[in-house]
Amino acid sequence: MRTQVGIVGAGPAGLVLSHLLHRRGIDSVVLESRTREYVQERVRAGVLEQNTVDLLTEIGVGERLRREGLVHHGIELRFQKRGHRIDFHELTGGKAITIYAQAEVVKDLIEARLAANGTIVFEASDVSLHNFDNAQPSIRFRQNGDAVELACDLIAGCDGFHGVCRPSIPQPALAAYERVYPFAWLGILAEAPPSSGELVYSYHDRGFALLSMRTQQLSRLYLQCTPAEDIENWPDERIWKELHTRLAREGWKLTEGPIVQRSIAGMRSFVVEPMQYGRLFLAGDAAHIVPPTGAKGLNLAVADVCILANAITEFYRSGNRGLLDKYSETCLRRVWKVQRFSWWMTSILHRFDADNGFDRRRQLAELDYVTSSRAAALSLAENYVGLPMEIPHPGT
Ligand code: RFL
Ligand code: PHB
Repeated sequence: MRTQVGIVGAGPAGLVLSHLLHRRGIDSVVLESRTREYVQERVRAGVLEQNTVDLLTEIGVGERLRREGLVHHGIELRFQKRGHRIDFHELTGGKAITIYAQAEVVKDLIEARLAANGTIVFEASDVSLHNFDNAQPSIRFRQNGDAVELACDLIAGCDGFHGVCRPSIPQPALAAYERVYPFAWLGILAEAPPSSGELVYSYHDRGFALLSMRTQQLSRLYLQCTPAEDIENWPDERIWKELHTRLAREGWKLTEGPIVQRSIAGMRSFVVEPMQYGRLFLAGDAAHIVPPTGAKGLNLAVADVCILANAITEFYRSGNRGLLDKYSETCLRRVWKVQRFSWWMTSILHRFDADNGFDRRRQLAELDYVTSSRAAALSLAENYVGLPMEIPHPGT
């Protein structure tokens, strides 16, 4: 098998990259270890920045998103039983976010790739990368038990945090920067109309809680818990009781409904530098992880592949490697700003067990400041709706 760009992973990063390249006349093959059903049902992110919505629309997968996505012009920060709205629309000159599940984004992208005769190999096992430090890289894998070799010019490692691409790079060539948080999120999907028109981020003595949604009939809710928490210890009544307590607000009520999905996810901040080695380029969660508090993971993955697609296009157009050589440097400027924002949102909203009374008063002062100072609210808003995309031009 031969292609121009071999892409490992059919998450948002790999699929958006493949479709962007296709639209620029560049051929790619996507290798995915899971089944199509699995990647289409995985419950993950839900918040899309305007940049992401614009890009999905531009590449022709924005139609259902436009019809079914919920456009939100602000979020609520809740603490001490009071709600404070951060008005994105007013603060950022009309920007918004869109609530549309990652699984739906993935469905739309797979459909578009297949409709354009794109190749996605699902259930590709034993994926391994070869010769990516010279001109003729290849990816070996098994398909239905048969060994296959895919020869390509470039490899995009879009296989998430636990993938094979990052560990394939010789360790001395990489530096990893990491922070693991002493808590996790217990997330549920509940068949209940969202109890609020906008997302609610709640700070509470018992720990953080988040009210989000997927549709007008489906709520997505999260509770801060310990990383070692056993989900078996969280029967429905306990989850609802904790949500009622942590989300309490004068004159407001949380609507309950049957819980149809539940899971616990650990939280970390992680960046590997550089995000490239020879002809291998890492994008999305394969290169970095953010805690979900800023709703940035998917959006950052999409930003990486925009930069990568642009550099690859230039490489094929002019034979010039300049933008490819700068890929990591270009991405990391945005990555670190998003890391900072996600860390900051996490640090002001969660309960840290090592904190004392001083720290908790400091957190409340920070929330009071963010919700009463226009400058502080604007800083939150411009990061939440998404920093501008900086796509370099050849020669810059
Ligand atoms: P993905 O989505 O993990 O896709 C990687 C793909 O690679 C496949 N794979 C392999 N394929 C072949 N060979 C191998 N050896 C392979 N190993 C792995 C995997 O099966 C998978 O299909 O990475 P990508 O594309 O970089 O996308 C990143 C996002 O998925 C992630 O950052 C977000 O989900 C993070 N995130 C959120 N991001 C947002 O922007 N907004 C949010 O509101 C938001 N909420 C969240 C989140 C992540 C969460 N969890 C579960 C970690 C909420 C949660 C709870
Ligand atoms: C979600 O809807 O899954 C969601 C929303 C906001 C976040 C994280 C996750 O910060």
